[in-house]
Amino acid sequence: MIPIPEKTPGNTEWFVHDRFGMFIHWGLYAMPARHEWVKSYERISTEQYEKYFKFFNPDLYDPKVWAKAAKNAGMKYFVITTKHHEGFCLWDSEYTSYKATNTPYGKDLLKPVVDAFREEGLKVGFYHSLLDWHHPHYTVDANHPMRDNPEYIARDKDRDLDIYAEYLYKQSEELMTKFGQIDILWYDFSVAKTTRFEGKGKDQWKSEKLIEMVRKHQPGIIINDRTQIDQDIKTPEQYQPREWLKVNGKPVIWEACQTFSGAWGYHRDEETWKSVDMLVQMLIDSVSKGGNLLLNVGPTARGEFDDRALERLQGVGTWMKRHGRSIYGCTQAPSEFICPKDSRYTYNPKTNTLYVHVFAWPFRHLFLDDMADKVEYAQLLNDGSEIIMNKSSGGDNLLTLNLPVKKPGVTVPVIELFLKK
Ligand code: JFZ
Repeated sequence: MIPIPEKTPGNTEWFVHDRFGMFIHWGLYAMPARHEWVKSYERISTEQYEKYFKFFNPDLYDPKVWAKAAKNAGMKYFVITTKHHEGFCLWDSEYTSYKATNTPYGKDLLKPVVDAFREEGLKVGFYHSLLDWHHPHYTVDANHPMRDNPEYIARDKDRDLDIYAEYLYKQSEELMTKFGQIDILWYDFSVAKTTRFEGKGKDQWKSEKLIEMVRKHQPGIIINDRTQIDQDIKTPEQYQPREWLKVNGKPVIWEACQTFSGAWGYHRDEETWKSVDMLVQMLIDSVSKGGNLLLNVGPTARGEFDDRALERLQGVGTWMKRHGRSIYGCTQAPSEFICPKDSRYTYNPKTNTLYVHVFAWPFRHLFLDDMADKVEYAQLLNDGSEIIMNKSSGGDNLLTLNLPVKKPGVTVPVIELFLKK
C-alpha cells in the first residue's frame, strides 16, 4: 500500500511527479553576506541598513545562467524570494519605493528570472515574506530587529498593522497578475506569540482573504502552509522527516527545503557545505518517503551563483542525468517491500518498477527479503548492466542480488528492479 494524500485546491499533479526544485534567496542581505536574518540578528536599524540599498548593484546578473544551472541539475521548478523579511522587493512594485529599480542597478530583477526559467521549461514559484522589517506599519514582534529598542517599541501605538496587511494584499495581487502563470506561492511565515510580544498569524495577515484573491487570479496555484491555513503542501525546513509527513494522522503532500550550507541568503564565511553525496541522498530520501526536495541557492551581491554552489549543482546533475528515472514520477514503495539496510526504495507506480538506492555499497551481495517471486529483471541504472539474481532454495522467497565488488563510479548506485505484472 502507498499512502494517498487527500485532494487539495491547487494542481499538485505535476508537483508530485517532478520532485526536485530550486529555491533562490536573493536580496540586499547578499551584501553583508552573513545570513538573510542579519538585520534581526544584529539589531540593525533601517537607517543603518540603508547602505546596502544605496550600493546594491548586481552587475553580473544573468538569470539565463542560473536557469541553465538549475535545469542541468535536474530541477523542474524554482521558487524565488520576491521579498524576504528585510522588506526589499525584487520587482517594480507600485506600492513601495524599496525595490530593485531604485537601487544603482536600476532595473527589475524578477521578470528576467521568471522568463529565463520558463524558457528552460521550469515551473515558476514565488516566495513572499509575510514578515517585513522595513514597512513603517509593521509592529514589533519577537523576531523584529528593533525588539530591544524601547523607543521604537513605544511608537507601536502609532502603527496600524491593518495598513501593512493591505500592503501585503496589494503586493500579492501584483505578483499574481503581472508575471503570467505562477505555479507555487510560498508565503513565509507566521510569528509565534511570546511573553513580551503578540504573535502574527492568519488574523493579522488576513490569510483567508489573501488565499481567496490568489486563487481567483491563479486557480491551479500551489500554496504552502505558512499563512497558518493549510493549503496544498507542508514544508518541513532543514530536516528530513522520518517518514511520509502526516497531519492529524493523514498523509499530506510535502516538500523538504534545504540549504547547501547553514544559511539561505549568500553567506561568504559559512563553511558547513554539504557534499554532493549527502545532497543526492537527501533527494532520494525525500522521494522514498513520498516528498519533494527544494534545494536552495543564495546568489552573490554581484548576481552570480558562487563556485561552491555551482560545483554541487553540477555534481547532483551528473547523478540526475543517469538516475532521473528513480526520482521523477516516483514515490514511496508499497509497504510490502522490505527495504534492505543502508538503502532507500523509490517506486514508479506507472511502470511498476522498484529502485534500490544503495547508500553503503556492500560486498558482493544485497539481500531482498520476500522478493524472489516478484522481480523479473534487474539492472544497474547508471549503465544498464544486468545484475544477476539468485533465488534461495530454502523456500523463504529470499532474492540475492550479485553486485560487482567495485562500487560503480556514481554518487549513489541504483538498482532498477522490473517487477512482474
Ligand atoms: C524561514 C525564513 O525565516 C528563512 O530565512 C528562510 O527563508 C526559510 C526558508 O524560511 O525560516 C523559518 C520560518 C519559520 C520558522 C523558522 C524558520 N519557525 O516558525 O520556527
